[in-house]
Amino acid sequence: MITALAGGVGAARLLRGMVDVVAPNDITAIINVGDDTDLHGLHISPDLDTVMYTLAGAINPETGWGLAGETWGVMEALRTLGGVTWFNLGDKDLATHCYRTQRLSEGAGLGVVTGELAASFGVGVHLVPVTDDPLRTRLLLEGGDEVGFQEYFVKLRHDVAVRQVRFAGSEAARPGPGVLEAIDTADVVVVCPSNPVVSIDPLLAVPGIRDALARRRDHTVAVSPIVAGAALKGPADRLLVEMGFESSVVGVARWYASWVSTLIVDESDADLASAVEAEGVRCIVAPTIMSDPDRSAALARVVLGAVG
Ligand code: FO1
Repeated sequence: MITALAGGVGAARLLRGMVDVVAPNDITAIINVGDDTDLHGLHISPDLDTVMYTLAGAINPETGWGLAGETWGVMEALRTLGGVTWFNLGDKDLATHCYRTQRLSEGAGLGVVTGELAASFGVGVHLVPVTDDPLRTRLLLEGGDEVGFQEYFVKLRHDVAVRQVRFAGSEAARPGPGVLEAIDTADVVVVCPSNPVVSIDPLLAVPGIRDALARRRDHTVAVSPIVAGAALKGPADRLLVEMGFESSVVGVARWYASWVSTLIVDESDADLASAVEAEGVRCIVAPTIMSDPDRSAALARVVLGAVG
């Protein structure tokens, strides 16, 4: 049994590689919900949808989010009305949010609804929200404003300095159905190459999860989202620096050291392997840039073979 900790795009690519190596039903992905946002009266879960769409082979390959072959009729009509259009929602993608919102309004938990959506999209991997309770990433900017994740990431194009990150609702949040069990029973716990600060940390902010993961440290392996000092996509490098860590595989090792025993770094960071190990984290060097499904599967093989 493989349990993966996942955010959005980078995680989806590795999971896509893992299903070529192990049976989808043997994989449970615990997915971040801190990026979730309420817009147009809809509950939108970007990381859940990005993983689901990618595993369904339906992801928009250009953007890495949303559905391939989308039409944008609703957005165009909304723009005419002067509505909120900074967050682009395709017509088919909107159906996912309508379905989720309606089912939540009927009292179904986010985990149950995610299972229904995954089944509709033919996804065999168990997609599990880290919590069914409200959990929202909030970022305090250098200028003093505090914004929600999508406002930071999309509206402000994450082109602003961050002073502090918090996860609203974390104190009261409970691990979602199946989350602790997936951590406790995993043969391997995989930390996908997601943003450590705003995609992986929200998972650890849910009470009980950090301790559960620490108990599995010897079986836990992470893939660095930082390659040659930079993030392949998104603000992970800047956020690590803004949080007082180096934007390097050493910074990632230090961020994860208390609950991750092994870090896989790209060949371009081979020279930093000993510095990673000086952080108390075993280092494996392998190609980690998943530019096509074969490379994703090859990386998945390295990940799954990394911890006995
Ligand atoms: N990212 C953007 O940069 N611009 C968008 O307009 C946008 C819309 C969007 C709609 C649905 C969805 O599931 C994701 C969307 N994303 C968009 C990506 C999203 O902001 C990120 O994928 C995650 O929240 C960060 O991993």
